[in-house]
Amino acid sequence: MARAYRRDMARSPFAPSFWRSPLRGPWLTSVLGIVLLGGITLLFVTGLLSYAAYNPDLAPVNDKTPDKGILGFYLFSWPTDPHWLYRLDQGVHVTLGITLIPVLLAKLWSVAPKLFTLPPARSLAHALERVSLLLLVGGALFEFVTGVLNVQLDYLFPGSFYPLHFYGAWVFFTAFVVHAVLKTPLALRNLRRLRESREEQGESVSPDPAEPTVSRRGALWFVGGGSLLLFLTTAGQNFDGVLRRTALLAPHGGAEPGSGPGGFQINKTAAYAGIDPAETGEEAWRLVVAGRDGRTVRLGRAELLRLPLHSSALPIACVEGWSTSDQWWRGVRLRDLAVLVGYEDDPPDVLVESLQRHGAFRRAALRANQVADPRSLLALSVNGEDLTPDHGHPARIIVPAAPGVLNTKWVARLTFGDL
Ligand SMILES: Nc1nc2c(c(=O)[nH]1)N[C@H]1C(S)=C(S)[C@@H](COP(=O)(O)O)O[C@H]1N2
Ligand SMILES: [Mo]
Repeated sequence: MARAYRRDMARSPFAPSFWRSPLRGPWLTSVLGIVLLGGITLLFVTGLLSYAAYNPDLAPVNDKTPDKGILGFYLFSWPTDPHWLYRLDQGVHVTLGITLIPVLLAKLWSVAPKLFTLPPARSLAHALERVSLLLLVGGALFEFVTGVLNVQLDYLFPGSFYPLHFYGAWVFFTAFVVHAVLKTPLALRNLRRLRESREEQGESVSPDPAEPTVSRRGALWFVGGGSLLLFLTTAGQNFDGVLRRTALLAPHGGAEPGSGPGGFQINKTAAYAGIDPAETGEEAWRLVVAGRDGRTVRLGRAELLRLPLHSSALPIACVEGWSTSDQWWRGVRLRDLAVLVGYEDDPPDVLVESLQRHGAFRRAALRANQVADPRSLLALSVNGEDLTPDHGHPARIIVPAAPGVLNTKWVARLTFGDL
């Protein structure tokens, strides 16, 4: 009876002898831990910056986490220079996050026995350590899963992705900092010691190791190879042409942009956004511009085309991690439109509203520094031709360094004033 119980216990993950891989040990855990120390810190920083790029403290329409309180302490006016700032930041965030998946999984695998040790807590300190590990592991899985789902399933959590991913990041990163402070010295010591002797000791070393089928270095190459493969099939979405076609893991099945002037990625099509072609025709469409002391002007497309037109070379960069190279946009400067409604100097903020009736991205606010930038346009054409319906015909916003979501398509109304 007692023997049968012991035998069953040995087969359960709660028994140290259940874990037989000879690869587990301080060396693998330490190497992976050091990689994650750098990688996750960079993920956190690029993520916070990406969030600041929405200018959430500007206006309620931009703020996806209205209850963030002091967690918004670091927010600042997002600059317009360099014009590829968001493209770089979010490209690094998404590409790095996806590339780190094999490293994260290998790290969790390497310490898996520790998650099952019994008794659950030997002391108060041990109990606290295990709760913090729960937040660490749970937080890591939560952040990676919500991030990947948002990229792959095209806004699976409408409106709620930002709060989930934002608050999750703070919980995860807090546990991560505690863990890093406690474990980094140990990891560095392990690596130094193991360079001299090959002898591994530690909790996660199997008491009853199986025959090795691959060396520790081989295992690391396997993890690194997985990361490299993910990197090579993701990074291309930040570029054009042949490189974009290597981005096998980028979301597909959306609208085909085709070739020609409008031949760059389309996020939401006009049909998806419910834009009725009858509303965008020369006869029907009027841009409403509102400003100081109730001043309002209404402009048809032909009238806009008679205003001074300017060109800017700017990319579209989406939170999903894809971006285009610079496209040649041509249209009316936002600051010139502000002048029409009474803001002769120092243009204020602007609220941009689309013809689109439903959906989170039909409105966005831009800050005064973005309105003032001479490259910020109400674009009427791109790469030498009229905007296509899917890229926002009759008119769309384009602003340097801003996330794609602030580049509102099918614009119907601009309201200038301090928001
Ligand atoms: N009205 C409206 N504008 C919008 C959107 C939208 O859903 N509705 N999507 C935004 C997002 S999230 C991005 S990334 C860009 C994409 O522009 P593109 O489709 O021309 O590449 O448009 C932005 N403008
Ligand atoms: Mo986007």
